[in-house]
Amino acid sequence: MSAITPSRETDRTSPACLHPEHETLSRDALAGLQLERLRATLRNAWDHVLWQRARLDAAGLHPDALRHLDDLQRLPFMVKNDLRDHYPFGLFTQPVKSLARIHASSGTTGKPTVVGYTAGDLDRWADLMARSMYCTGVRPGDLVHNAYGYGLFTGGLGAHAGAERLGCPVVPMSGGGTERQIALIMDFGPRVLCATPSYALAIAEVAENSGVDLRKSQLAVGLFGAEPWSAAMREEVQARIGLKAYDIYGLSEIMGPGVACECECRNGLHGWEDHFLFELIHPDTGKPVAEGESGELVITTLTKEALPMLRYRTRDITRLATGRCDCGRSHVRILRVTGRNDDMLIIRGVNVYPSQIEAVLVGRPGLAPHYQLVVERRGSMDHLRVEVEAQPGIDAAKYEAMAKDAVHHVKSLVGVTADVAVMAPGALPRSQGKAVRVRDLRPKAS
Ligand code: DLL
Repeated sequence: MSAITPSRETDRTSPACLHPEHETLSRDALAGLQLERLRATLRNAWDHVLWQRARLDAAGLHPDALRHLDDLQRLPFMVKNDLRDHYPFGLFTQPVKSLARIHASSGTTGKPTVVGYTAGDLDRWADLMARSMYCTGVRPGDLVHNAYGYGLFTGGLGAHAGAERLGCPVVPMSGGGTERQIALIMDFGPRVLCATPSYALAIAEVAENSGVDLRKSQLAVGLFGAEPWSAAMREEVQARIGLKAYDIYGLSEIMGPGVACECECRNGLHGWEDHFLFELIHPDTGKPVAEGESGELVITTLTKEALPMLRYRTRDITRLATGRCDCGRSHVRILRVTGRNDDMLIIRGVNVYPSQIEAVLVGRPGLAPHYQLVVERRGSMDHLRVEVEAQPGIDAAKYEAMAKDAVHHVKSLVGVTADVAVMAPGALPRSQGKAVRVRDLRPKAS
C-alpha cells in the first residue's frame, strides 16, 4: 500500500475521518470491500423497499445469491423517473420520521426528485466531502468561503459539512449578493472558495468592475462543480481569481457533492469506490464501453442507508481511467464530465455538448467567457445560434469579424455549423448557481 503524497510542507497527518487507508487499497482489496458493502446494500433494499425487492427477485439477485460484483449486471438500471414515480418518499428504506434530512433536485420539468439521508448517511457524506477537500490541498484550519447555494440543493450544506468535518471554519455565504461576497473574501481572507465555476467567474467579473483585485486575496484553492466546465474555463477562472481550481462532482440522487473529486495531480476525479460502484455504459445499448471510451456514468451506492440506488443512470457523459494515480490513490478516475445526455444537441446530425462550444469560445481573443446557445427549429432542421459577449473595451465595429472567426473555429473544432452573435459586455445573464447554457426555442413535442 503506497502512501498519499503530502502536498504542503505544513501537511498534517490526515484526519481519521478521511479513511486514507481506503483510498490506497489494492484493486483486489477494494473489490472485496465493495462486494461486502454491496451485499449489505442489496439486503437493505430487498428488506425495506417492495419495488426493489421485486426487481431483485426478477433478476435472480436475492442478496444472499450475490457472489461477484459482476452479478449486479443482471439488474436493470434505475433512472430518474423511478424516483419521480415513487414521489416523494416511496423508495426510502425507512419512514421519514427516522431520517435526518431531505434534499430535492431543482428539476426544471416535472416533479422534483426527493432524496433522504439517515444520520449515518450525513456522517459518511461529510467524511467524503472532507476527503474530497483534503485531496485538493485543503487542510484543517483553512477558512472556507462557501458560495454554493444552501437549501434543497445539496451543494451548500454538503460543502459546509465537509469543511467542518475537516476542521475548517466556514463562511456560509450561499449564492448571490456578489458585492458582499467580494467584500468578505477580501476582509476575512479565506483560503478556499466553493462555488459553481460560472458563479466563480461572475464573482471575478464584479470584482474587476469594482476595482477589486481578487488575485491579491488569500484564496488559493477553488472547489468548483455542479455543472460542466471546460479546461479553457478553468484557465480563465484561475487567472482571474488567482487560485488553483479543482473539479468536484456529485449528484443528489447518489449523495451530493463529493462523489468524486480531483486530487492535486488533476488527472481526473477520483470516484470514491469504497462508497460507490461506477460503471460506464453506451447510452443507447446499455452495454459497458471499453476503457478510455466515452459513455454514460452509472452509479450504485454501497453505503447509503435511507435511499440505496442500484445501477442509477446519471445521464452524465464521461470517460474512466483506471490505474493508480501519481498521488498514490487507487480509486478510478472520472475524466471531466463533458455534459449530460439530456443537454446534448443534435445539429444537422452532429452531436454537440455546450461544453465543447465553451472550449472553443473561452480564451479566443476579444471574447469574454459568457455565452449561451440558442436552439431553434428552421423548417425541419435544428439551428444553433451562439451568443457570446465581447470583452469590455473592444470596439463594437470589430464584433462582426470576431463572430466570423468564431463561426470558423466552431465549425473546424466541433464540426457543427452555427451562427455566432458577438454581443456587448453584460448582455447575457450571469449565474449565481448552475449556469443556463442552452435556450431551447424549438416547439415542444406535445
Ligand atoms: O450538482 C451536486 C454538486 C454540488 C456537485 C456542488 C458538485 C458541487 P445536483 O443538483 O443533483 O447535484 O446535480 C447533479 O450536476 O448529474 C451533473 O450533470 C452535474 N454536475 C455535478 N458536478 C459536475 C461536474 C449537484 N463537476 C448534476 N462537472 C450531475 C460536470 C457536474 N457536471
